[in-house]
Amino acid sequence: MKIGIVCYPTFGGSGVVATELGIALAAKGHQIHFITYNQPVRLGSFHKNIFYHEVAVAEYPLFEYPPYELVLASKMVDVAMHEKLDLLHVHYAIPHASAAYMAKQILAESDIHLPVITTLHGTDITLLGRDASFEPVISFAINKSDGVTTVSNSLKNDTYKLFGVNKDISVIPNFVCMEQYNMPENTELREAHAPNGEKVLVHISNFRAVKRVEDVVRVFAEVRKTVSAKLVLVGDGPERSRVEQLCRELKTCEDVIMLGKLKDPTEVLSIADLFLLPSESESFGLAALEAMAAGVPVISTNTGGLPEVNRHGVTGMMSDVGDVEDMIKNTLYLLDNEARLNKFKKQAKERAYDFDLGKILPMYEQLYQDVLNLVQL
Ligand code: GMT
Repeated sequence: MKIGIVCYPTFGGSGVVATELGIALAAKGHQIHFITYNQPVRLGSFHKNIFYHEVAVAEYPLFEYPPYELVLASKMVDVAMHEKLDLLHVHYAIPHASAAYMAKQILAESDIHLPVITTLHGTDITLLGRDASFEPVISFAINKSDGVTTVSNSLKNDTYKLFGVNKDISVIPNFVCMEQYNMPENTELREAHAPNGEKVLVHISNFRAVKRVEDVVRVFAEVRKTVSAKLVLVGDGPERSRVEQLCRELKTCEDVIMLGKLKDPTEVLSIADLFLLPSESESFGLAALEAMAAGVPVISTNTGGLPEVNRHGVTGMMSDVGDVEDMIKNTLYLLDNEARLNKFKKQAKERAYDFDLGKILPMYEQLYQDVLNLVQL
């Protein structure tokens, strides 16, 4: 198949899923055309069957707000026409699904019928969904898609609850390529960051308020009073300076390592003992799954789709949002006992195999085929 993929090319989970999906589909022989405003971060350099089309919005003094969505729709039309796409898969509702609808209508004028699949990732529904100014556009664009997927049952339920959506929604969870996580611990990295055998706690996110990174620091500050430990923070974003400030206030700076953005989390995860994800909302929690794939148990909240990934008392522990005391208790419960920690590590990795690429990729391919069959009827 010739498939166009539209996504945010950033470090966010939706961009990562879209990019890894494109790479995996290309490896299976599909021809993939990424249509984005930048090279997707996880794309790397050069892959067989992958092509990249940049959406470049020209500067024009009259435009206070550059019309990105229109340029995107035009680019979709251009690529669909000239590369003869079989279908377009857009990730994130705003503005990708609505731009795809416009592209579809333009193409129909030339008798080209381009099926559109929309994958909803989370914040497009759970955060933007609360903003009434987006509601009509999001509902319309979802209803006009030929196929709709969400990354968890929780997000599917939220979509029906928050929007006037009447389409069937298929749940296709996030995935990992387990092969990439079967790497030995990077001993050099562990010695550099935890030279005295300290336990290594890791958090990876885009440091948005929804991630509650300050809770990570609060948990760590208490835990290190009992257990010798280091905290590695990966990522960057609007909350970073508040997090740094909190580290200073709680006098944890010497044990907190802030690495900033990393393209590939596998090496850091290879030295981790626990992963902390105290998010306010999380439609799936790809970062938690990536940690589990590396054999790292997860201390998380029980919000959104997280209980569909993390299993309380098996692959990690879960607490209510904001219940820092409970997270401290859970963290100590795992760190206190080496045998228990190792059991959780093993169980986390086993669970991650349920989301291996080999299991999830056929679900997307089947959906593509179903949508194409329906459109050809
Ligand atoms: O987590 C983020 O802030 C990034 C966000 C995105 O839209 O890129 O991630 C969302 O999509 C991921 C991939 O499907 C999910 O694993 C994340 O749980 C989801 N984030 C939230 O729901 C907050």
